[in-house]
Amino acid sequence: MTQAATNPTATLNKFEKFKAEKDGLAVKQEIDRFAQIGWEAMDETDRDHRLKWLGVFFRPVTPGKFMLRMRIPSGILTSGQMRTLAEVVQRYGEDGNADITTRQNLQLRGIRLEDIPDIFQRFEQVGLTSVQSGMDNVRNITGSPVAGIDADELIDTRDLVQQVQDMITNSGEGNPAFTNLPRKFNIAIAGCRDNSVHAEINDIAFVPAFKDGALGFNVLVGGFFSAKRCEAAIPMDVWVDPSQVVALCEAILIVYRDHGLRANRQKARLMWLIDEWGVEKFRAAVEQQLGTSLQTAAEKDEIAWDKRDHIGVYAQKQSGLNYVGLHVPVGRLFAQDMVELARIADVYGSGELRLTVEQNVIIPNVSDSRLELLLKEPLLERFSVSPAMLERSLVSCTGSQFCNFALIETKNRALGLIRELEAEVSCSQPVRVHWTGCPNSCGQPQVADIGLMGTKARKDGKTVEAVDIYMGGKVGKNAHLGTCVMKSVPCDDLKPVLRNLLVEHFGAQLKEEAVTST
Ligand code: SRM
Ligand code: SF4
Repeated sequence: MTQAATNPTATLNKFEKFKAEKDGLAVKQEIDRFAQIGWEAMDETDRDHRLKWLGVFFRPVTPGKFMLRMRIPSGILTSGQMRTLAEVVQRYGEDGNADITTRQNLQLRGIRLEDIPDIFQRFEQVGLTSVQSGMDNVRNITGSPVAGIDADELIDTRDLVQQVQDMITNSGEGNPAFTNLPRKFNIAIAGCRDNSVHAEINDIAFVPAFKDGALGFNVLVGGFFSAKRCEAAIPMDVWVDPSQVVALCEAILIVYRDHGLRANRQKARLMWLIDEWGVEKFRAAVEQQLGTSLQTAAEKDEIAWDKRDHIGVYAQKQSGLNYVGLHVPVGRLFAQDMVELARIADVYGSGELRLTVEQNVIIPNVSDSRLELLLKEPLLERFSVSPAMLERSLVSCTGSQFCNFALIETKNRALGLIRELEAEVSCSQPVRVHWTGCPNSCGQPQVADIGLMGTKARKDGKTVEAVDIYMGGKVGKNAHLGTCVMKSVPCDDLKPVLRNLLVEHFGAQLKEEAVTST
């Protein structure tokens, strides 16, 4: 008898094997025990992998200080929730901070395992959850950050995003139906005209479209980035009424769960199944799962605008109210910043905050009469409504400070370098520069005007931190992915290379001091 016949998990890859042995979500029942015994005494697979089903990430770079990845549907949270998150990171002093992520979400740092039961209780009290936010689960669901307040929006997607999250997570309790997908999965729902969610890089994306006079969504599927392959989403040739969105997501997830490829993790994202089946067979399988036929896609969608960054002051559709977009350099927040943001949202707005995929914060519902005072708040000196042109569009993944996949340091370097460049050139338009520490592409270099992907290079006989440079990413209307134009540029040599790209491709002018020193 073969080994596989005696042990059905023997031929599975490491990840499929441990998922088959024990569902990731099972650690929910054991969290008190883990907190008591401590991370060093824990089973390694529980610690390094299964805890991610609760959003708790062991960080080999900072052992004992965990990362906690939240779920913030549409990036919308209340001041009370922000305060709770601030209190959590505050207790860790200098080790504690939070990052706004490229999926409109927050990740907390410095977390001790012994505190997790208490932290989860606090989350429950304020309606927050971190469940199913890592590993082979559906990530934070993105939506327009100005849903419900944008005068030009077509569909207010806030409820839909929340309903899809509730379906997937059983309203935050955890849902074993979707805790063993073949791989991670991304969903975005856009009701706006500017594709603020990067629809093209999600496994499922809903984009607004009219069919026979009715407003609903065209559906795109299979977009993803990975170290080995990056693909933009393709049309599923489906149009749905908003009332069908939750059921369609559920049906696609079931088809993916039951038929997705699991042998090789590099070939397990949804697009690989669509490749194998063809989009028609995939569509038919989803219809069968739904138990109903789907309408074909509307001829065109309503994504007609360039993408907005929402930084600055904008009138809302509600007369007399404004939303104020604050630029948070590379998305990094400290406890005091979070407390201040919560206070500002309470004092000037309606106690609501919104996060963007550009790693920034929006304060909605600020009345005309409160605007002037808000703009004088000291926090806005750092989180500006009118940041410098290059820094304005800077995005960065975590990088080697906390991420063990990283080949380079990103956030601090990205900020330092852009500020140096800002001193040397003047740009009359924002240039979207995205940094990502390794080919996993969490910082989305392929959607950027200039994307920088961490790698290693040889320089003067030594291995040094370097980047591959991507260009041509277009966002918003007719979005398409950028491609690699330069390989292995050592980070120490990067500044003049970027300066030239800015001058040659983006109309940047050298400032006088830079001209004399070059
Ligand atoms: Fe990511 C893995 C951080 C958005 C593609 N990503 C990781 C891990 C969990 C690796 C790890 O365990 O260390 C990183 C955690 C580092 C840390 O301590 O922060 C990590 N990813 C991030 C975040 C925080 C980057 C950021 O600074 O904003 C983003 C969190 C989003 C969220 O709130 O859930 C993040 N990751 C993305 C995106 C962008 C997006 O979704 O628009 C992508 C590309 C899109 C996609 O997934 O198709 C992305 N992350 C990956 C991949 C490659 C996936 C693949 O199919 O191969 C990995 C590696 C993996 O899953 O094996 C990965
Ligand atoms: Fe880590 Fe690489 Fe993702 Fe950056 S791109 S957060 S370095 S996995």
